[in-house]
Amino acid sequence: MTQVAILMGSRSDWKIMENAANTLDSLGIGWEARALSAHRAPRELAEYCEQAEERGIRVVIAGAGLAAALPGTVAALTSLPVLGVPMATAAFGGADAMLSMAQMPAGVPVGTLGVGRHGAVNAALMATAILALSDADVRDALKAFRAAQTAEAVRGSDVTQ
Ligand code: RP5
Repeated sequence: MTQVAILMGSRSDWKIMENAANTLDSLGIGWEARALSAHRAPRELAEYCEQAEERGIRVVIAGAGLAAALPGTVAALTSLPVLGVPMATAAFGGADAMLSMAQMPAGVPVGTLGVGRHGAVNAALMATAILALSDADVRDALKAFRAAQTAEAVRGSDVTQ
């Protein structure tokens, strides 16, 4: 069952956004990924958004760089929760994309994560937490993931070893 859509403004974003996909895989969450630019393919993006909910998508993760209109456009076209992941850029380090995603007008929210890999991983975990609200198996998987992460951190906590 595919419940999470990973959208991105360009195929070049996949090297970052695949971290979201890998995290969802580790939690057993079904996903699909599409490069659909808000600027370069607006009609195709609109069509995708209009069909997403009835196709079973429950959360959209949208990664983009530069002007980063993608998450906001998706949020405008669907009432599904939209999580934005800003891509780092040479000119402004991703701050441009992050501010664009975070500064949405009231009424059309984008849950904006951090720039790059950390944001992509956390978007996947946030999507999982949203799904966990209504799915006990997902809740168990998320708790197991967090427990394993803590165990790993504690195992490596003695920096003199
Ligand atoms: C944005 O422009 C994309 O999300 C990407 O981060 C950036 C550059 O795209 P490419 O020129 O690599 O296709 O829309």
